Amino acid sequence: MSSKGVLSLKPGLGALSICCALFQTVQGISLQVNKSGGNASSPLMYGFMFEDINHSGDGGLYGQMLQNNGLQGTSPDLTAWGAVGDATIAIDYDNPLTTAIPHTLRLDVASGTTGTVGVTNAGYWGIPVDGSEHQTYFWIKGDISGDITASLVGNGTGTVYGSTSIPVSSNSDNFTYVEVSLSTEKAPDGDVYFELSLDGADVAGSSLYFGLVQLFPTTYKNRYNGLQPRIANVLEAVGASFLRFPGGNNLEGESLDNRWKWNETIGPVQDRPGREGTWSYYNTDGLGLDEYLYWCEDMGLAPLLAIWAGFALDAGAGTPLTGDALTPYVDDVLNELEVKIIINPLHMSIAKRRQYVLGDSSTTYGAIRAANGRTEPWNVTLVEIGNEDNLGGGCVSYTERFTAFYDAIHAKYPSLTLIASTNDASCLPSPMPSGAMMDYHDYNTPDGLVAQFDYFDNVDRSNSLLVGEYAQNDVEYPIMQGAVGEAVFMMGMERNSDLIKMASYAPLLQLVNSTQWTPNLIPFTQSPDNVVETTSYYVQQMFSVNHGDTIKEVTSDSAFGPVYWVASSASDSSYFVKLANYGSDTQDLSVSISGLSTAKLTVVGDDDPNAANTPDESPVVPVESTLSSSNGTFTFTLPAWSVAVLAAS
Ligand SMILES: *[C@@H]1O[C@H](CO)[C@@H](O)[C@H](O)[C@H]1NC(C)=O
Ligand SMILES: *[C@@H]1O[C@H](CO)[C@@H](O)[C@H](O)[C@H]1NC(C)=O
Ligand SMILES: *[C@@H]1O[C@H](CO)[C@@H](O)[C@H](O)[C@H]1NC(C)=O
Ligand SMILES: *[C@@H]1O[C@H](CO)[C@@H](O)[C@H](O)[C@H]1NC(C)=O
Ligand SMILES: *[C@@H]1O[C@H](CO)[C@@H](O)[C@H](O)[C@H]1NC(C)=O
Ligand SMILES: *[C@@H]1O[C@H](CO)[C@@H](O)[C@H](O)[C@H]1NC(C)=O
Ligand SMILES: *[C@@H]1O[C@H](CO)[C@@H](O)[C@H](O)[C@H]1NC(C)=O
Ligand SMILES: *[C@@H]1O[C@H](CO)[C@@H](O)[C@H](O)[C@H]1NC(C)=O
Ligand SMILES: CC(=O)N[C@H]1CO[C@H](CO)[C@@H](O)[C@@H]1O
Repeated sequence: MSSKGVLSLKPGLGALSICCALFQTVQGISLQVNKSGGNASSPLMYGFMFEDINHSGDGGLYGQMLQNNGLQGTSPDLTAWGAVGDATIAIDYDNPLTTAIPHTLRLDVASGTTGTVGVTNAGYWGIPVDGSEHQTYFWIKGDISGDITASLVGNGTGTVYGSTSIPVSSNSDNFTYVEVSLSTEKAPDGDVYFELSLDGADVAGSSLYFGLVQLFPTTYKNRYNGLQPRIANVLEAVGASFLRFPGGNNLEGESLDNRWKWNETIGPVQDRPGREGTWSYYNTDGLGLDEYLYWCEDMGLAPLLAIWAGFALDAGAGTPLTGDALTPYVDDVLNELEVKIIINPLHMSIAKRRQYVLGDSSTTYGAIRAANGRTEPWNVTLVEIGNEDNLGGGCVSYTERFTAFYDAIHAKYPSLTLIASTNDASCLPSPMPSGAMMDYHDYNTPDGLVAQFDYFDNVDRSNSLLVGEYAQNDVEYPIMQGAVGEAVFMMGMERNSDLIKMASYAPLLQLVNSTQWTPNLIPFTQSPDNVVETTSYYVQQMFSVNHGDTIKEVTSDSAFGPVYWVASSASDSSYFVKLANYGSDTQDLSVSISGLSTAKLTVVGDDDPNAANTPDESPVVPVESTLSSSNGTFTFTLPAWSVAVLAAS
């Protein structure tokens, strides 16, 4: 019998009412929110953790959509490229675009050729043509005096979603830079390729060299070298407060030389060599240090910059670094932090970008910033030293490495909040410097996450915590039961707001056609609308949007489990009561907040604990309703396997 049925019984039915009053005492859960007192909750509580994994950056959030566009790496191949017409393509090693982009794409056109010739790029498992104005940028070398056509074409269908021809005059001595603007129509799926073509008769008997071909949609906030809007908009809707980047393991690198080198991710993209990423594919680093910081600014996120701390993943590859060997890397980080005062040169004209590259090497970062017109420094206040240094043999040396970086950074920038990459005391100095934070990670089963509800009640409170990575594990896409488990774990964090200052679900994004880790918060394909809001996504969004500044005491006769709760209030005197039902029975709730009359109730749940939103179907969506209280008491029913927020004012 559902208890909802019981509540609908009219009062005054004699024996039945005795039955049901008792029944309600046993079955219903009554919560009283105390409007006085409470503990402050961090304004930065819910954020994002990002690293390039599962093509979350290249092929995902980073706006540039052509794969292998710079033919980068020590053993490049022709992945994604094809030839059009009576012509052949090859990797050319003798006509470098720049030192960083030493390989170019050669198109050999035999003499006597007529008809269209050119090159195609299949994107990262397709191209998401969203109907916006697109931009393509490339360099070309070869004797051309004629039109070049840039097109986006349905693979298999031949449907043209956009095409523009522009006259190009280039020579075979030097690369000529070309920009083409392309109006598009939205494609129904991601099965689209990009083509650059020209009349074979114009170039018969010659070779053309294409350097670093780029294709962008109209980016998020219209930034040069910016983000894919379809993914950025879904991120923005979470209402998050910080971004932890650039890793994760991808910061560390497999070897000393493959670490994330901040200085090779800045400046014009043609001067970024890219690197062998940790997650089995080459990173272009087009999404570099400045782009991350613009992302933060444009989305209202506080940057949490993770710095390389002397440890790479492959134990045999020259790390951990200790003693004097650490010094150059500590100095490198001090230089990196000065980057917070560099302007990104990329949004300037090509001419100005060249000026930047050729700038007097004796100029300081501050002078570069001033010359480039950025008056405001980047607002970096949070720096994490390394990543998961408790793992993979990093623990033994971490006390020394942490201390070397901490001391140098703290001496120069005492107002920065510095964060150790673990809270395992055996890897950390004792005592920890006061004011430093520590990072705790937890990937767990749904039951395991629920079991962690009281974990933070019982840990040492001398240094506050970032929960820099957490999520359900062992599933392909986030399931409802796991999302409820995450909500219970997050309530444990909110209840310990004196200790937990920041938390970020991980991983964030996933191109489903090339995946190294599941589950992820937001999976996507290249079909323009196929960016999936998973069960876990909705929980993150509900917790983030409905985050108060003060955690309130809640009294109840009921114990936690299967229903969990936490309450907070905001300065505008609205109240948020978060609830999770970790079970297959519905639950009747009455929540009292004296004096409040109306509330919005948002509920996400499913009778099937394994229900999941995937690229194929999204059965789980939050449902909103408006409630009126009876003298400050709101009554409602929580569905099975659900997470709810009662927002009252
Ligand atoms: C409500 O909180 C105040 C302040 O912390 C406390 O004094 C009071 O006893 C609490 N009321 C109840 C009913 O618990
Ligand atoms: C069309 O798609 C197929 C299958 O994914 C791919 O092999 C081919 O290269 C694509 N065509 C073009 C011109 O990119
Ligand atoms: C990418 O994955 C989606 C979802 O599984 C699939 O429909 C699509 O065909 C895949 N694309 C390619 C190019 O393999
Ligand atoms: C190529 O560039 C060099 C160096 O800037 C210049 O001297 C030369 O005139 C250029 N060649 C052509 C054909 O423009
Ligand atoms: C970046 O800095 C490293 C030292 O950390 C140095 O070895 C490397 O040459 C620098 N790269 C560039 C392009 O200056
Ligand atoms: C800089 O970031 C901190 C932490 O997020 C924030 O409190 C502060 O308001 C920001 N300052 C500016 C000028 O944006
Ligand atoms: C406030 O923090 C203290 C210390 O951790 C704790 O005992 C108390 O229960 C907290 N109060 C609320 C309302 O969370
Ligand atoms: C309404 O609730 C307040 C406490 O919040 C209580 O003092 C008052 O008696 C209640 N009024 C009615 C009519 O139940
Ligand atoms: C498991 C998986 O899909 N791995 C893929 C990760 O991405 C690389 C490069 O894009 C592919 O080669 C792997 O197959």
